[in-house]
Amino acid sequence: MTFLKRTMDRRRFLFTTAATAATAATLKSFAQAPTPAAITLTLHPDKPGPVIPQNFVGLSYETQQLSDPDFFSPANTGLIAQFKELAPHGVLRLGGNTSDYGYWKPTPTSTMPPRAARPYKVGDPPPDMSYAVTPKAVINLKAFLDLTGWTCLYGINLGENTPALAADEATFVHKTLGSKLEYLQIGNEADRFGSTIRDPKLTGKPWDVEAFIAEWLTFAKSIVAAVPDAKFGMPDIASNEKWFAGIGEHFASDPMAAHIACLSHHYYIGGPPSSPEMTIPHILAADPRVPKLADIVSTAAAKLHTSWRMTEGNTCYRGGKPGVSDVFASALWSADYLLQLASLGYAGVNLHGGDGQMVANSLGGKLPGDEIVLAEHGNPADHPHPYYTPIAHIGNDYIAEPVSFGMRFAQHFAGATILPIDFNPGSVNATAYAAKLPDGQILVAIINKDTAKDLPISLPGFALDLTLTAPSLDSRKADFLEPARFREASTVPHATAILLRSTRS
Ligand code: BDP
Repeated sequence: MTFLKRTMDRRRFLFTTAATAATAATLKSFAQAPTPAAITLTLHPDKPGPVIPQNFVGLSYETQQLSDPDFFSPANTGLIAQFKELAPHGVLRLGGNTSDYGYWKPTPTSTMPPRAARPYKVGDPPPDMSYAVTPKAVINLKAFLDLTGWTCLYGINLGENTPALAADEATFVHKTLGSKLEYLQIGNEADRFGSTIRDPKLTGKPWDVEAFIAEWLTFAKSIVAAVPDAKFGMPDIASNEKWFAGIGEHFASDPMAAHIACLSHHYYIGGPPSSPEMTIPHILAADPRVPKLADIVSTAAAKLHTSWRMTEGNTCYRGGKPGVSDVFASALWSADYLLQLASLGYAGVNLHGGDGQMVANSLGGKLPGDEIVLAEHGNPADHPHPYYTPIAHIGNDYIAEPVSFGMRFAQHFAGATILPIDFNPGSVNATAYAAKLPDGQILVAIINKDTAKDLPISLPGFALDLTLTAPSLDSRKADFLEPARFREASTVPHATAILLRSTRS
């Protein structure tokens, strides 16, 4: 490999490369004082990584949203516009805690299947929680998906349901959604059931991955008997990644594996909102759990020959934290998180949100973020509900929240092939990603999450395409700036992400 070296000034100089297969471009930059050590970004187009699916970007909503058949319907034009703005071919996932407490009501006279009594547990849906999903909601959902260009992951109740009713619902959903249905999911965060609806103290039986697989199979087999080509995503765990080993092992020799299209898990950086750990610097710091989880889920997925997806997540669980989840810092987090998962081979990412009341219901009726705002003498109405939602529903309007700007930033990479890079920003808290679009153009994203340090750069042959910025990390607004004319970028200011495009192929 030969380099042509050209000195520019003391603070930055660049390398351009001879057109070898191994290196298309090299970036050199220096961190600002106190240690202006040289850092590099080198692309490796000869070692292409994963292809980012067109439907990589997704949203996750509570299944209870379906209790209002007009929500996901052609009448909800404001929401349709926001979905289209976010991604032309996204994936809507319906699940969340509420998915294990509703029931399928195929006819006006159908009743809820009987439920075992259980005690009230603070923070979980109350024992008497119930709502109906009707055929009308599914028919309207199909029309909504048609108008948005999105597809759907449809959650079936595992917690409080019968296999026969699950099969009846799946049959209707399969027939009605057609190609708009990616796959079904049975149960939400069943790894937490042991402390909720399958608490061994109530059931007298242990709740572990084997117990889950046994129940899951009862439901999946009942569905497959009615819908022979049904596909599933599973296990949709909250945090017990040890379940993947058990699932990989079991399904390596179970013919039902042919029906599993995707392995899924959830991811929240942390929580709850009252946790002093949940700060802007914390959500902008690299999380070692992310590559670790990717390794675990992809190992199990390789055994089953499936894709893997992060189907529900966000910054702070229990509805998000005011001043952290609903501010510009969350945009830099989501841009970085989505591109990190794309480069780790994930099929997609669904960030959780929706209507405040639905997420509150999923948590027992309240959003803890409200107490924080009130304690600080603020007005909860000045914030989106839930606090982490990508699209807020305020009055009759739908508002794109900062976290959705990071998703839109990452959306530019849909359809591209990840190119591995070497990037060492020194003491600056920055990340970078590169990918090649089908037309040969190369995209580079540099996300400077640093609270103070700018990152001087020089990347010849690349023009600035987009800047994701805001007045400050704790601003409730985010903005995209497009340069008026061609320009190379020389700095990525702190708290800013930039997107560059190659000007030659
Ligand atoms: C997840 C649940 C979802 C909640 C979310 C949260 O699946 O229903 O809304 O946590 O805590 O565990 O915000």
